Amino acid sequence: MKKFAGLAAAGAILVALAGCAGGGGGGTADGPKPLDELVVGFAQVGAESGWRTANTENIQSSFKDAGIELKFSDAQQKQENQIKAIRSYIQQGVDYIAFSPVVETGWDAVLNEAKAAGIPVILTDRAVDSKDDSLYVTFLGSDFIAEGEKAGNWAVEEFADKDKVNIIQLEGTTGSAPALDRAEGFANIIGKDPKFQIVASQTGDFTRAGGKQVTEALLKSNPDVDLIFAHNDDMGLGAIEAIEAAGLTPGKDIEIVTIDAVHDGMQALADGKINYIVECSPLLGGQLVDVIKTLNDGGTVEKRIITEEGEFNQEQAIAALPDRKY
Ligand code: GZL
Repeated sequence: MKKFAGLAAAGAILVALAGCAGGGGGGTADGPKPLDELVVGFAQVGAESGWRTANTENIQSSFKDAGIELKFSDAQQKQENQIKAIRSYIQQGVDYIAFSPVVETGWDAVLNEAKAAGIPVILTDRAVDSKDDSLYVTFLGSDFIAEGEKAGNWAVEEFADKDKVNIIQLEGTTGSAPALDRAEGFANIIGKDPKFQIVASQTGDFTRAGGKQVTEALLKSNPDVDLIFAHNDDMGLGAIEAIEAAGLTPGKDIEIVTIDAVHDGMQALADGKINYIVECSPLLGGQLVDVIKTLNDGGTVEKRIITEEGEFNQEQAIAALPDRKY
């Protein structure tokens, strides 16, 4: 999350927000709007992975429980659809807009339209690379660089006795914050030792089918692979299918480390087909509702709200599975 380094170093930046009268921002000069009169527009990335499904379910249930109306759109992983949805929310005069930007770039124009309409915007899950951080109130989600570094640190430990480690990297959606930052974090760690070589790196677009297709192709051109680093569980699960189709044993002939910790990934870890998973929590709905309630009350929120996350080996996955919410 390099773009937040300055902000993180400066600690939490409190953004004082006077409620905007009328068409946006909920609270007005004479106090907060009743929650059952608030309307929030959410522009979701799509339904590309188990993580995204869990994220959508959690956001929708959190707003239902809070009694706040949520308008929801699924962009099928297309930026133009998210921009259309945000413009539609502006036209409808919602009180707040929240979204998970499918990629980092290309948002300033539509976010300036929301700003001009007096509608506060909250970024969830993924970040934008805009230089103008007045275009959004806060970013709430994970530190993807840290996630990549955790995966790298595990690889260093796991392969301590090997003098050469060939790696295939399955990248997330091209240009997305998680793909860029997870790759950066992983490289920060393995780049310190030349025995680690990323022999091939290609996007599987965070989908299971993409992970399988790319792994099949890359295994053909790189027969001697020790580790697959997949930017999410779903691509790791696709890689398992490709490894097995090649007559090899996932988790043994080729080890796999992934990020997310969704149910199917944790089950594969428990079964020994994935070797390690770094958690990325999709449960952002409660925090998003809290941010909106605070803003509606005319309160202040930090510019960056990090979610707490763990990491799992096989034993920890077996223990955690019965209580996992997603
Ligand atoms: C990460 C999120 C990523 C997940 C993928 O916060 O944006 O997108 O890691 C999902 O599973 O598709």
